[in-house]
Amino acid sequence: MEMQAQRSQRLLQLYRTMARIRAFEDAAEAASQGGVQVWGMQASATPAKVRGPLHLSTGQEAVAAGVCSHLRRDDLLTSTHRGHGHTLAKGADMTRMMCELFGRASGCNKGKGGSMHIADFGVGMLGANGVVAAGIPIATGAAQALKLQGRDAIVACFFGDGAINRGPFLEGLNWAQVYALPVLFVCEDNRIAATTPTRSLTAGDGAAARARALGIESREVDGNDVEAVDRAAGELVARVRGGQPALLHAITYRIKGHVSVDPGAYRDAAEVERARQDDPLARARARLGALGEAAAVERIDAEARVEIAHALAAAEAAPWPAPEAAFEDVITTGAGQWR
Ligand SMILES: Cc1ncc(C[n+]2csc(CCOP(=O)(O)OP(=O)(O)O)c2C)c(N)n1
Repeated sequence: MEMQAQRSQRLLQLYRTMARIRAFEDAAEAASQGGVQVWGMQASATPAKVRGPLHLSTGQEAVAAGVCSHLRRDDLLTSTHRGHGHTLAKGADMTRMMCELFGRASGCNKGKGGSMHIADFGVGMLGANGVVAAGIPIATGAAQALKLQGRDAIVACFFGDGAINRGPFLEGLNWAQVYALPVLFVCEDNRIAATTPTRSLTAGDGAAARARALGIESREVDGNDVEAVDRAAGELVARVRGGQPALLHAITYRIKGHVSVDPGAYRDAAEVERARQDDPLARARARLGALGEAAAVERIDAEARVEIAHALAAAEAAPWPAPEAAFEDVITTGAGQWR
């Protein structure tokens, strides 16, 4: 009985994180539908409130929730172009994030970063990144810094399955292993890189096998099963806190298109439908129902709806950055004039 109550509490906590991510991304997607062209496609005649490309992690929430549940506030995190879930799960404030997507002065990055360059150092979130695999050397360098400073925090480094075919993956993992750095590498494998199924681009057995070849402890996990991700991440994080890198290969599915205006029509409709049936939130909800927690699930969903309504209203009302602010927070080398 005691164990069942503990399991329910843990699963409810994980479900809450996933529900908040889903609410945030559904709202951001709706707010991005407007007249601005993305990828040459016109979304609608009314101007969008969220401008520019928006990469949604719908269907992948269990990876962010399961991994970040093991991170402390002073741990660090690097993300990808698909980073809203990681950022929220690391503890960033939903309202400040929505203000950032709306380009407002009260955003996490004063409206200058937007979706793809959001960062919140206050919770250790070092940044989303538009360059595939670029977070890997940043995470490795941050872990080296933590070690040199004698701090006991760790770094979680999220990247996609497409990133493992870029050079920084080998460089980062090799360096982390040679210097015994506290990094958890997380390959969030949604099985597609933009429009290309990654298995057609990837030789050998993938991320975990490549890490094992370097002597890095690695696990493969069903990335749509939040409890399985939670367990595997817990074991690996314990190892990382002991001063060794590790890799988690979480297999999931990107339900939406690559970017919000992409209908993803290049995929087999039956495959997408199967993935919808395997939705990580639906799976967690079913389990919680069986554990007698249906009412708690309803409460969490309602709280997420209230939180996102507040975030949207705050973002709508928030001030735009002053034009002069474009020249603030800019690093110069001193070698030339910016203006
Ligand atoms: C170095 C680099 N090459 C190409 C791109 C264009 N690009 C943007 S996202 C993407 C696919 C990345 O796939 P993956 O790493 O699996 O992440 P996912 O989009 O599936 O989350 C590509 C090729 C880029 N941003 N950076």
